[in-house]
Amino acid sequence: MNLAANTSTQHAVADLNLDPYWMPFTHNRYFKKHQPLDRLLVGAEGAYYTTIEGQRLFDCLSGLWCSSLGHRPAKIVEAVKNQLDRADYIPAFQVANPESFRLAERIADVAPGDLNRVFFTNSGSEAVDTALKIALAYHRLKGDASRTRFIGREKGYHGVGFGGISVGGMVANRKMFATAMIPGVDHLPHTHNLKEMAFSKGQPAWGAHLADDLERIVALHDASTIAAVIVEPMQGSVGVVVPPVGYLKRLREICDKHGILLIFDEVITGFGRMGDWFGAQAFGVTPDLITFAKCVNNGTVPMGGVIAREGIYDMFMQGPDYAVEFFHGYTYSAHPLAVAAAHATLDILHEDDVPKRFATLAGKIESGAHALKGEPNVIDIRNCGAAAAIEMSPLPGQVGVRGLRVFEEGLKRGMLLRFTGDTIAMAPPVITTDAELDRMFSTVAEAIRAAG
Ligand code: PXG
Ligand code: PLP
Repeated sequence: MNLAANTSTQHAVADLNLDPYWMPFTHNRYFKKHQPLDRLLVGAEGAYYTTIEGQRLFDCLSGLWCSSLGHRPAKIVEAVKNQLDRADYIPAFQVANPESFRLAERIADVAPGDLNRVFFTNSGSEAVDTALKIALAYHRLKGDASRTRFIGREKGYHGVGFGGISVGGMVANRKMFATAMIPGVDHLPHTHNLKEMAFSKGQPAWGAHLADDLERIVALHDASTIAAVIVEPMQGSVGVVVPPVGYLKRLREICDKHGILLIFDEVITGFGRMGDWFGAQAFGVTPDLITFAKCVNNGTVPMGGVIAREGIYDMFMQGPDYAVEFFHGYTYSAHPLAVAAAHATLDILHEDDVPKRFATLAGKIESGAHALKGEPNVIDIRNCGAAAAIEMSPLPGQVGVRGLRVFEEGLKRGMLLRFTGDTIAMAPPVITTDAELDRMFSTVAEAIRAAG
């Protein structure tokens, strides 16, 4: 690696071989060719990362939407260290860490309605696959074995497992794997329509009728073949695509009418970002299953899970009681370090009233983001909860290059932005000050101008 530019870091990384690490969701060749020192991160504290060169970067997306309290809150660090002093790993099959029961109870307490049964996984992708399996098994146990279809949504992101890419709607994530995807999946139309809703503040007024397409899909396949509908209440990964007013409620009504389970994938929207505990409460619509991950423990140790309505869990509780009811689970389900981090995170979420603080931050993000209207090439600005996205027109024939340039211009100015295609997404930590928020938006504006 070429580190001649900086002698202080030369020693630490002179022998860094960039070849063996196959970086996820990254342009490996570009990264390895340019060897960007400002993209090698070694420290994280509060709302900032530190690069290997000692430069501070403001964390505009709370890691990858996961470190919403800021990095390394003392309480979480201490909880993980203390757990490590007591026990490192405890199996979750046929034995258990008592703290796992306590954590499930605390998650059930903040989940909506009678979603009171919690299954732990290690990621959002695993949470999604788990929820799909629960839905299929539930119908079968109920005597409805013909309900095997899933309905996802165009532009949806549900992780990268085979289940998740099948119900997901991101073309790039799907096209290589076409024949390996699970059969019997259909998709609702996406709700990202610039002509009708560009520059909407919060939820667009237009678009609730797009949920009615579910009726068309039901008429095509017959309700008796459909197990579940899965959607993100707010689509984060594709660039903060906000549900139109009334849209989620309409989906709920159609699912109820036809006995279809409704799954909310709350991997990004769970645990405060929407200004409430879950998107379900923020949007006033209760699903049958919720998937979560990321902010459940502030991204400290991998953890995800599924929250199910009591009636769904009860359906599994059949047959002799010595028999395993659900043949599913992961070596690291409810890993003790993840559980400890989650308890400390929930302590902070409650004590500091984090969902409400996010609701306050949401208002400031809305005004800050929409002030960027009129910057060059900006074709849409969206916001929802404490998250916003700026969409730019692509350079002709070079989708994603403008987004990359803004990202690089941001780094030069001490901002770690997240770009997906030509959209910049922002979801800063709850501890972000007004001054930091102002600087984030003014830097994004400068970066957009500099990128051209
Ligand atoms: N469902 C949803 C709704 C997600 O947003 C996953 C499932 C998968 O979670 P795991 O833990 O398997 O990655 C996600 C993840 C981004 C970004 O930049 C978004 C995600 C992950 C990484 C980056 O928007 N979402
Ligand atoms: N592959 C093999 C060979 C295994 O033995 C296991 C778990 O025991 C797995 C995959 C699944 O790993 P995990 O439980 O971490 O998802």
